[in-house]
Amino acid sequence: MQVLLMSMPDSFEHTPTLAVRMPNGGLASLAGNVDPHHQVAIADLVLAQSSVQSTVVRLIEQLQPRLVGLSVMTFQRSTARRIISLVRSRKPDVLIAVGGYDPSLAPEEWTDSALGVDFIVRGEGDLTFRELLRSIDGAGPLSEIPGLWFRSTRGFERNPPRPATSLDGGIVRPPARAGRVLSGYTMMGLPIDVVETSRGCTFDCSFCSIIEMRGRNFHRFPIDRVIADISDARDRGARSIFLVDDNITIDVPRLEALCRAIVEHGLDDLMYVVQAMTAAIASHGATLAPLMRKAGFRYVFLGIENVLDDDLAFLKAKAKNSRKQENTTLAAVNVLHQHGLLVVGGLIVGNPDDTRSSIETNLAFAKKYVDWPYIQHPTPYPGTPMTRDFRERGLIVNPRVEEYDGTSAVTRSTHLDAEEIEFMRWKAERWMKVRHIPTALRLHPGFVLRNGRGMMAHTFRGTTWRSLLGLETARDTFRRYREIRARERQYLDWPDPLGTNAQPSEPIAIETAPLNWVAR
Ligand code: B12
Ligand code: SF4
Repeated sequence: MQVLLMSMPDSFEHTPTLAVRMPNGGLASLAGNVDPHHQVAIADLVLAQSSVQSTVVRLIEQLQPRLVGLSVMTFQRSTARRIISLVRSRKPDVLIAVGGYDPSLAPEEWTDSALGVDFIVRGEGDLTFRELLRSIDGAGPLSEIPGLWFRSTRGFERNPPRPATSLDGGIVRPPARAGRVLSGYTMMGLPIDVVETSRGCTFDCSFCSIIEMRGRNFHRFPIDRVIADISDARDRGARSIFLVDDNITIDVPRLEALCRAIVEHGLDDLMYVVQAMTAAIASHGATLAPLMRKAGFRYVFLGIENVLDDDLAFLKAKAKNSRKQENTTLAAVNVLHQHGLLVVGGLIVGNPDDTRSSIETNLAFAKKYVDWPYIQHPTPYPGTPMTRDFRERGLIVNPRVEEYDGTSAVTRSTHLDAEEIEFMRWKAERWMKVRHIPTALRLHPGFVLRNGRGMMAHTFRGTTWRSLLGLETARDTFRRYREIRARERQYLDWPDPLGTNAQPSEPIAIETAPLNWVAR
């Protein structure tokens, strides 16, 4: 069967596509886990952000897929619906499957018959998708596939969920990267790929979707499988690797063993990026950080969340950020810096009881200690405990999920309105990014020299000569920035079949350039 899998083009303020375009690891994992006679093409539409519509049309016309699968986060919901409608307009008989965080956690949003989705894959997709293709081919009923919702003559049938899969017995096969049909993945000019070493987390932070997605558990891939996967990515041209584990620092001895294995196998010439928990880094950093550095780790995304204990309690992130009741953020930042690692600082400002001064404290901390700010606002994603809290307290002010991108404040606090919270972050954060330029120049000189101007133009969008000369206020610039951001969200000129503000499209000019098609 010819299958086309797509991830959405919508991107995030702190990972502008000029500098960061990553592959979706979930789709390569699905492709690696179907039976070998299927042909699976993968298109990460972030690589075609300025030509989404023509790229989708070209893919459909050239590949003529029997099934199209979309991977969707909540803020990408509207884009995904438009793409489904566009695909159907070109190939009415195509089967449509959706998966990823939004269809898993808000499945009811995908069942409307006007949308035309045939299958909703909830939670991990590797085995569910394998069985789905088998069933479409006639081997077994759809009703016996755990984790699947499917359309029938009676409406949507809802099969029971599939428990998280064990990863140590080879049941989940390695990803198939060869199916990618678009090119241009990058992280600051270095070709990048993503690798999983584990799945799951045993914590339960209130803002995180992971627990609702798969329960509280932690499963590890064998280290030799991880090494083979990194080698595969390198053989295909990757020079940097993002380890996309939900929480790799749950098992620190294993992370240390992985660092040693990377060095032993000569894979330490790659640049690694990873997400980590502050308590684990603070407690084990003295031995872990030098090993990480030796293995080639460079950027560590630290889930700081908040430096104030009251906010940490609300986020339920106190457990992962504390060591014997002491807030460990500073210790974690210091030990990483001592060993030459850079901190991407993940903070959340705008929590229900946040005041101007508590937000300022967090912004001041970020300014002083983190290398690249990754500051967000609490966002009520489907199914999280935080969403229930915000709803009960009547603090959600914006229901438009396409703006649930982490840097649009869609909730207010009891002291400040949403716009003010976002304004404070936006104003402070732009200058924090400027401070990273000398470090970035040292690490990636060619990229920064070629693209530094474009990066700054992105960071300061909305700024004009009038704002630079002080002839208008920062609030005027902020308003203009938000208008630009709203326009950027219209990745294609095609209506949402369930109705939003998009205009019907003009006829599409179809490009004829060949795809980088490589058969599996
Ligand atoms: C790695 C990661 C990133 C990377 C993305 C790399 C990439 N291109 O994939 C980076 C750092 C860039 C990133 C950014 C963001 N992320 Co992020 N990210 C993650 C993380 C840590 C792991 C995702 C992953 O790769 N898992 C491994 C793969 C194998 O699993 P998977 O993607 O879930 O795919 C499986 C299933 O979902 C399913 N599946 C998925 N797609 C499909 C499609 C079909 C057709 C089928 C059948 C099945 C299927 O099968 C797959 C295999 O089992 C998660 C989870 C977490 N704990 O924080 C958050 C997470 C996905 N991110 C999230 C968000 C919100 C964002 C941001 C908006 C802001 C932010 N919080 O950082 C930005 C926006 C990204 C963008 N498009 O610009 C949210 C999504 C919430 C939601 N309800 O939508 C999560 C869940 C974190 C959270 N806050 O709870 N992210
Ligand atoms: S520690 Fe990280 S992955 Fe685990 S629940 Fe908290 S935010 Fe989610």
